[in-house]
Amino acid sequence: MKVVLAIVLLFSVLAQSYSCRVCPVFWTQFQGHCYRYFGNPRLDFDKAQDYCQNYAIPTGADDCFSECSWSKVANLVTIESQAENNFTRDMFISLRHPGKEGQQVRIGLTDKAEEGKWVWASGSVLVEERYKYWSDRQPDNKEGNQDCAVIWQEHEGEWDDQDCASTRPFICEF
Ligand SMILES: [Ca+2]
Ligand SMILES: [Ca+2]
Repeated sequence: MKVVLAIVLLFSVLAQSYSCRVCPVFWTQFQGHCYRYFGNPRLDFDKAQDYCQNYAIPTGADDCFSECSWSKVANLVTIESQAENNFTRDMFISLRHPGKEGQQVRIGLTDKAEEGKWVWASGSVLVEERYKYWSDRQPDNKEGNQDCAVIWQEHEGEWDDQDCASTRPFICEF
């Protein structure tokens, strides 16, 4: 009986969280997730991921927050479809500072733990059958030092592997 009760409770909690469709202010909703662009400060991969994870998601700000208890932390964006890539690219283009430095935005994809094994900051491995959008001849691990992916605005939002230490704008998602 206790098990049944626990399962019912679990599903009611899940149903409640999935029914919540509102993102906190300054976060933009897309297909049930919330996204935010950060252009200042520009950060390297590790600092950008820390920034996403430490970003306080406000709770109790309105009815939705108090009911839904946003306990998730954000990660650097995980992109799983062409629609999500287009959304991410468009968010970058609409919010970036004009100028040559602003042509790439950091996403959560890295192979720094094991060369050639691309993993999203949210934890999922980019296996062969999953969505990917590498530009021609990328990833090339140029000079043996390219382990973190960016979206290339000037190549229709295609991905390039670049060095992880460069400071860039980035997008967080939860
Ligand atoms: Ca690499
Ligand atoms: Ca590259």
